[in-house]
Amino acid sequence: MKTVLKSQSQEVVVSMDGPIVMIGEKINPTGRKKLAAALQAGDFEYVKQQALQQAAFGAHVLDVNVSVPGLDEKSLLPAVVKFLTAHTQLPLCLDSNNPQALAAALEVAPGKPLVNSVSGEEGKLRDILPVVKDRGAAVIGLTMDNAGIPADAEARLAIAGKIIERAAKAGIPAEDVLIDPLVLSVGADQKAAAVTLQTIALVRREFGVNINLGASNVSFGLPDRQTVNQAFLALAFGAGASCVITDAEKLAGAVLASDLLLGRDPYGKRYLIHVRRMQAAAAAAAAGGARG
Ligand code: THG
Repeated sequence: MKTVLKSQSQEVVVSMDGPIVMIGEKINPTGRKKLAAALQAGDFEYVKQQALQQAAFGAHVLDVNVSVPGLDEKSLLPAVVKFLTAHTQLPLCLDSNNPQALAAALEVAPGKPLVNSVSGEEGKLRDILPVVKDRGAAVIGLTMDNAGIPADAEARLAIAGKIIERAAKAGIPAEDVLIDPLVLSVGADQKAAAVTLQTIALVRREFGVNINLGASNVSFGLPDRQTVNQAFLALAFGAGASCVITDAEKLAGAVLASDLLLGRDPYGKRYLIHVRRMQAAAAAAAAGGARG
């Protein structure tokens, strides 16, 4: 199955045989005081800097989350989307809990954006699916509902099925639904990653849809988070995930190595280009340091 996302000028395809798609997570003020302050001040330069940096590290799509307590997302999200459209050619992933903010951002986003997200909650299905359909966008479906995130893979599979079915009823084809099986911290629950990996395999087998993950949660509270995140991502791609919301700067290497190992990078071309680019950047930084 192929999910096509578009900006004003570029197309990104999520599929099981093409490159794993990296959605840059950094335009998100959660835990980022500097970004929260910049958004509060209406200063989007820092947003631009984050966008360009993520693109340079290989992000294919940019997640845009502007949820800061006290700010009006309904006006801020479309404003930041418009700003980003003037400064980046990457497709956007509109990340909000607020259906009105998503609807407003969809009106100004170019091409074919990704909506992040709907869930199995009735209110979310009712409010979000029609605007996704009207705009011809794609949507991420989280495997949770009013009762929270189920502890077992079968229950997450059932919610995925419900979302896909309700999307179809609203006129959204399965290829425009990415299922996100969600991962909790393995530091808090030993089985957290295993349940997510099982859900990925079940959803792929049952529905064949593309699967997205936000991977950073898995390592919350553990030392050396990056090593855990890298190992988890490799396992998730092996199980069938093909899209990830992540820090491209830290995890592009693991994503591209996974592509290579899964036979999704002919001749290792993209892996080699990435490594050379990182080496050139490190050399330039070292030379700058020596001069400075
Ligand atoms: N699935 C979907 N969408 C999502 C998530 C998901 N959106 C939000 C989140 N999870 C993914 N985005 C982030 C963004 C930032 C961080 C983690 C996930 C993060 N921030 C640092 C922290 O909290 O320690 C901030 C510090 C910093 O990096 O400077 O880790 O799962 N569909």
